[in-house]
Amino acid sequence: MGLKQAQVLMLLLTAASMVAVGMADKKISATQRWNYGFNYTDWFANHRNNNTGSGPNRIIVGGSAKWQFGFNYTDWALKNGPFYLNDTLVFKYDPPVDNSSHPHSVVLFTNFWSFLKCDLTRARRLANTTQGGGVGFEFRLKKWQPYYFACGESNGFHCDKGLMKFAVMPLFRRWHW
Ligand SMILES: *[C@@H]1O[C@H](CO)[C@@H](O)[C@H](O)[C@H]1NC(C)=O
Ligand SMILES: *[C@@H]1O[C@H](CO)[C@@H](O)[C@H](O)[C@H]1NC(C)=O
Ligand SMILES: *[C@@H]1O[C@H](CO)[C@@H](O)[C@H](O)[C@H]1NC(C)=O
Ligand SMILES: *[C@@H]1O[C@H](CO)[C@@H](O)[C@H](O)[C@H]1NC(C)=O
Ligand SMILES: *[C@@H]1O[C@H](CO)[C@@H](O)[C@H](O)[C@H]1NC(C)=O
Ligand SMILES: *[C@@H]1O[C@H](CO)[C@@H](O)[C@H](O)[C@H]1NC(C)=O
Ligand SMILES: [Cu+2]
Repeated sequence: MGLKQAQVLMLLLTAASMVAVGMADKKISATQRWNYGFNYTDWFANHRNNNTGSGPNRIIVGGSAKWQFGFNYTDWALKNGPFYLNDTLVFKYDPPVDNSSHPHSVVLFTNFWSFLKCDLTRARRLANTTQGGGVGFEFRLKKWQPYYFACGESNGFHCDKGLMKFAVMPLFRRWHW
């Protein structure tokens, strides 16, 4: 379970306990009070992060969309995160075939402002235009730090207008339950 879900759970628990207090004068069993209007077993089963306990994951960036121009990776990262230390992100993109290809690559920004502005001047190039082929380019989230990924092509155009950028802050797995 990630931080977002933990926060939602806290809200739900707070709301549920207020309901329970409000119901205290009514004649209901402890079980009913605990369950009042809410099936916790169900909720836990559906919201427990499937990644928990199974060790590092290998995550395809963008899922079936892979690494392409115009896909909202910020949105993807929000919906598919959180990610954990030692998880591996896999960037998949086709190598250029001719002069009309629009190849991609992978860079890492060294700071948030470059990320925000898609300023590639000091970005670290992780993968060139051909390394996204086959099994894809793999990058392991080894450190507890924010990672700012982007496509490094067309002088920031793919990063900015193509939405090919996202940030990741890997979490410790033991924060899970
Ligand atoms: C809650 O959900 C679980 C799993 O779906 C189910 O087994 C259980 O009977 C439900 N409990 C109540 C009180 O509805
Ligand atoms: C966890 O996996 C089960 C079965 O594979 C799936 O039905 C469920 O939606 C998954 N839950 C989450 C939060 O991904
Ligand atoms: C991309 O997704 C984020 C998060 O959902 C959203 O805030 C943003 O407006 C989206 N960008 C575009 C261009 O749709
Ligand atoms: C990540 O993997 C390395 C080497 O495989 C290991 O030493 C380290 O403890 C792992 N970190 C976490 C947080 O699991
Ligand atoms: C690609 O561009 C280069 C130089 O810009 C040119 O020499 C080459 O013939 C072009 N190849 C194709 C397949 O158009
Ligand atoms: C990309 O990097 C790979 C591995 O380092 C190398 O073999 C390949 O020649 C490079 N391709 C280009 C277009 O620079
Ligand atoms: Cu690109």
